[in-house]
Amino acid sequence: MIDLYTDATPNGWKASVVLEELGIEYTTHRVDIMSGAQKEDWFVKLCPNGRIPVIVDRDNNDFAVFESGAIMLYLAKKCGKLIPSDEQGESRVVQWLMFQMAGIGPMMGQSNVFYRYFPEKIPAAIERYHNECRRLYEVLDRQLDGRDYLCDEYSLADIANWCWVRIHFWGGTSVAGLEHLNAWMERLEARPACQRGIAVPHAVDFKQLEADMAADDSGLSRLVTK
Ligand SMILES: N[C@@H](CCC(=O)N[C@@H](CS)C(=O)NCC(=O)O)C(=O)O
Repeated sequence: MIDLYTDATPNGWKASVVLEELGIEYTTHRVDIMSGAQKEDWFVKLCPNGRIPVIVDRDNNDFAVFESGAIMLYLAKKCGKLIPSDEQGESRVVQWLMFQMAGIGPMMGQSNVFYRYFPEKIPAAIERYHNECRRLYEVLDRQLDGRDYLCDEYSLADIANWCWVRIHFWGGTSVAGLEHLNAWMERLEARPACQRGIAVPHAVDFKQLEADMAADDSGLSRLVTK
């Protein structure tokens, strides 16, 4: 049994989608990041970084894992699924997982901040992160040219990147014209486990969210507050 501490954000969904895909029994505990629950002592004991998601494995001496990429690897290896066991296959999945952890996640995160929330609008910063996100989306699009998934088979790499890229509108970035990337997103969107995973810890009306975010900056509270 796994305890999942999370909120409705891309890093949180990475953990819940993997749990759903693997069919692992888990209990969700919502950590309201808008209220700062992730900075409370009890939570920082589980996650020194004070950020969601975290899991605690009750069947492994209450072993706690933080960092969404590490959580994904821990769960996949536990089940021997969503990552190949041969050296090269495993490395390919880890490469695209790291691409998300070190590229897509931080760049989209900064794009969200500077485009939407930073008190000052700094055009050069917004442009920098928009260009970098677009460049990364194009890398994914090229990798997906002629293949259904980022690596040989559906894997952690797809889940990690999809959980972020699917809400590209948050930071005002565009995936327009990237046909392979858009087809891949639809492929993942259609998976029942992906649909269940992005409804944790609560369902989000993403179409409405996109419309709200296009209209004003009230979207974040809609995403994480319920
Ligand atoms: N590298 C971390 C990043 C985690 C992270 O940034 N989580 C965000 C939500 S997506 C969070 O907890 N934000 C609240 C805060 O920064 O206090 C991971 O991948 O788990």
